[in-house]
Amino acid sequence: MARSTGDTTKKDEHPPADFVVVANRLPVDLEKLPDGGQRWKRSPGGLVTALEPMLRARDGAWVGWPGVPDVDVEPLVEDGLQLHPVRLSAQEVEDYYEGFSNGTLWPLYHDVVAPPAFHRHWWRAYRTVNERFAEATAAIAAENATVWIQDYQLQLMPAMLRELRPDLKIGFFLHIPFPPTELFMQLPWRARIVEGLLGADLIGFHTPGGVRNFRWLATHLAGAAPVRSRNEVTVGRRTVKMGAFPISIDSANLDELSRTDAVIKRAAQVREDLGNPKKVILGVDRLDYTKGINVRLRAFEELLEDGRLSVEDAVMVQLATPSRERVEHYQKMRNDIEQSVGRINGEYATVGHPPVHYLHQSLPRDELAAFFLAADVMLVTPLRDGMNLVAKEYVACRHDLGGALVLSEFAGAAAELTSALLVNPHDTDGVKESLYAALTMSPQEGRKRMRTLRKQVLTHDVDRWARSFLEALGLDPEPRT
Ligand code: ADQ
Repeated sequence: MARSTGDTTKKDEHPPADFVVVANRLPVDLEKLPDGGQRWKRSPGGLVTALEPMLRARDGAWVGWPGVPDVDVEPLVEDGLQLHPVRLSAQEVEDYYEGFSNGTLWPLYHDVVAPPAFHRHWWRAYRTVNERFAEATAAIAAENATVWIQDYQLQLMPAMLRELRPDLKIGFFLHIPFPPTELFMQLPWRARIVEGLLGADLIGFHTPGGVRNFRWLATHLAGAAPVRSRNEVTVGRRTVKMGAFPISIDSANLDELSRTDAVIKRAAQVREDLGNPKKVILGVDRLDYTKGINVRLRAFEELLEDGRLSVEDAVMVQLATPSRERVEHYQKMRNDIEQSVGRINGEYATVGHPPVHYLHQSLPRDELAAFFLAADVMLVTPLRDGMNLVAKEYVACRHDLGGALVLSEFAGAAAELTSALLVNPHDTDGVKESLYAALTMSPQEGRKRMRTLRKQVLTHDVDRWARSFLEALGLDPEPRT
């Protein structure tokens, strides 16, 4: 859960940094208070947890937007981390962030699940903001420093930064899927994006498929020369490496949290609050049209309709964090989902026992762990997803070897979590059958599958992810002594 930060001081002198992380958002959000004041609220995510120790060990810096438009914030040190805020105007938030990033790139990179919109003024804002991030980074990076740029909002930045600072070592990681080449070719500015990324020394994707797609585009759109049988291309005299680096979670930490008495008790309480149904089905997502929330609601509804399940047999809990609420597709999707929930409950509830419990809320970490522990079946059914951390979080919480994971084969996580029940989210009958199979799976088989899943998740954590990327970039990720 977000918390108010502790040691937050304004930084007057900030020495050039040897290691810089750049992301659209800072790891803290600026919050405006009703009395006109402001404070920083920390929003712990996987990325912050993974990178924080490395940043601290190297006196590293983080460059990003503080989450509020039209404010000038001085660089500061927050809990020992150097933070460099980048200013965005309200218009830029609309055009660069909500527009080009989330109205063009997000749907395009997720298999055009929703139609992407192409607007030249959005593109212009994207370019301007990428340039600003490059300038802010160039101004604070030490000579020969390592810079790690994160995600689709900043794809032009590697080349822009290289132009300003050829001495830097630049890494880029894409957190969402890199699309099939045929879809990427729709983008009017396709060559500019590929050239932007090729400014990096290493480009990381979640899966080998992303590497293949990008490699083809680099050679066909940007004149890069392939290096035989290697994940490399040459651009002029430079070599650009590419690789698959599947991201993960802080597995040990979540495992530990889920073993605490408080979480175990809370999990039992959750089941009781739900009316002690025989089975609890869970979905946890940022409310996004790529996550396939409707797919699982439909499968559950049809099982109720067919009479194969009743509200005494199973209830579904859907936790959905509010997300991108000003973007048009998101408003429509929210209405659709809420309509479906209303229809299913109207049709199949008995008094005091709705089959679907829908919470449009973000929950604290320990509460989330309790829901994971309480759920017999976890439904993760995205139509397309870069990785999907929720699937890994569920597995990390099941120290009791209970529960079953139903996972879309179009999530990056499916490549590693092969002992889950893998489904094609476009195949409603297939999702129905897998949900039913998960609900009726024998405890022995469930434990066997969960043991294999846990082995993978506990040995491949987010720290390992960050280290392997930085090693491939040529940085020794061990803290200095
Ligand atoms: P996201 O699309 O945000 O991430 P995901 O990887 O599932 O998707 O991460 C969501 C995070 O939000 C998880 O840590 C989850 O626990 C949390 N969360 C979701 N609903 C919540 C709720 N109601 N309350 C509290 N927390 C909630 C993008 C890509 C993914 C990729 C990640 C990391 O889209 O494919 O896995 O980046 O690279």
